Amino acid sequence: MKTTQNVFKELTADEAAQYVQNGMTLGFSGFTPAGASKETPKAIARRAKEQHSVGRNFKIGVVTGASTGDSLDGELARADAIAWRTPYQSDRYLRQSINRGETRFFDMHLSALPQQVRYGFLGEVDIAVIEASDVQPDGRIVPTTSVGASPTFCRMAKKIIVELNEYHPKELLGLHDIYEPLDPPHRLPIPVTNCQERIGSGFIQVDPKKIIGIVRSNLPDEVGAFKDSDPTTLQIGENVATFLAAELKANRIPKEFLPIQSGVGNIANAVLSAIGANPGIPAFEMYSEVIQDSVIKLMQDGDISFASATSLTLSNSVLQEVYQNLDFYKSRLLLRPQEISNNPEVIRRIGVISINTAIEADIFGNINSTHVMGKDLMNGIGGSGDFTRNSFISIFTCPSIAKGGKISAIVPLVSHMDHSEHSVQVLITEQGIADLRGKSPSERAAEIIENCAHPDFKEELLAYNAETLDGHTRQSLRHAFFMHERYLSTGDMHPPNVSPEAS
Ligand code: 0RQ
Repeated sequence: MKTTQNVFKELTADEAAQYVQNGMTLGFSGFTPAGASKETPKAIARRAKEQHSVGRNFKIGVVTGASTGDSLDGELARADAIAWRTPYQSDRYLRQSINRGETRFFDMHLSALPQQVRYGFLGEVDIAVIEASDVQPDGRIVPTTSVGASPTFCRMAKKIIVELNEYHPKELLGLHDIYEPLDPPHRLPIPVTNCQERIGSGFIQVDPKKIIGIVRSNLPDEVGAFKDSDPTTLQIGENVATFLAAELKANRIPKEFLPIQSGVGNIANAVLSAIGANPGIPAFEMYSEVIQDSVIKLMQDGDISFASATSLTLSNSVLQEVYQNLDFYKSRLLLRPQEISNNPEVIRRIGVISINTAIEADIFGNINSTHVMGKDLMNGIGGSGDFTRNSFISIFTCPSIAKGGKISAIVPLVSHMDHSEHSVQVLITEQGIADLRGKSPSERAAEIIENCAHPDFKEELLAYNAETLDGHTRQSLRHAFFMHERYLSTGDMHPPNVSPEAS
């Protein structure tokens, strides 16, 4: 693409922020810190602080693809500038504000966000702020390292601010595949029939008259480094790989294998590495939402042949490797809108194997992905529900214990439920594998306690399960939360006579 941006007004970030008024709703690019705008939200945070200092109200509604970086959620939360937020976040300051009840947060399935914006369920979008690697006078915008919900924000917003980030090469054109479905009753089948299929265009087409101006930036994505794998995450990874290799051997997964979706974080990183290293699993493709460092490493080793997602959430050194070999990676990577990367219709059609992380699981296979002790939000459901509910095999992983062994991740009843027993087929901890398919609640409880719970907590879980002998799901409403209650009153889920073996 020829670069002739000079038809648009060049704005400083502070000038762009002057267009933002108290009470507005802004749709920002970004899915994880990848592709999140940076200079403009920092300037909006400065504007909020100035307005607050002279006694004026200044808060906005913030809608994004998913989580973002510190320049967006962190700066705006510290400036007390976010009235409400959706669909996902992972920022420490914003989390505190949400859990204090100061920011209203709606936890949403990420695939549903764009259409709910189009349907008007979240009100009007006043301004879209979109990080771009290129923008053309006719309104073609090439995103950077994520697509997320940007196409929808651009179409629905009254005005657009383009944050042109020169850190990213213009040669990113061709990495993205932009497609927005029609809305009911006109929607057609989403024509993706395999991971590699392109169905849209390489850029977001907007009405150039809506572009207020261009803010230039030159900043890397604010992607945090991973913790080194520890024996627990390595064992979880091994267990997942062992399970999948056995499924393949038993012909329950076709011999050419199926696309993998994997969540984000340290556990997901270790799981992918273990799958890649397992000699019983052939080179595979990914149909996922996030591509993280381990995927690039596995691609270099020939263990992953193709990855479709909505964000390239890479540490800066790995992103530079990709940019230095862009032709190689452009034939192996594809970024789609989150409405397509996480689309239930496509996930079911192509048979994705989903692997996500739980905060806690109960003995019947219900999963809590979002809330600590039933009340404090961690991050949000993200894309885990989009994939879990619709996948070929849905797997959840977690360490059997948390917080230095004081918390059992396997509990009698989850304190908040995100994924029900109907959607969860396999639970894997470092202790072992519980295959829940074709099992009744009682059989599931036996399998989960035996194979997944930490030894410190097995006895009490077995005793709880034996306590109520009638009913299809043997649950005691009186005692279901005794482990959570004990933790809340003593700071430890262990029975008084058991000292934590694990810590
Ligand atoms: O707390 O940060 O204070 O140390 O939860 O846990 O073990 O570091 O694992 O980073 O993979 O996060 C479920 C939160 C796991 C994440 C969750 C505490 C633990 C630690 C983080 P600290 P770990 P991870 C793709 C798919 C939902 C969205 C999703 C998540 C912190 O994977 O947000 O799946 N998933 N998206 O100490 C109390 C327990 C706990 C606990 C863990 N039982 N009780 N605290 N923790 N278990 C992503 C997108 O959609 C973009």
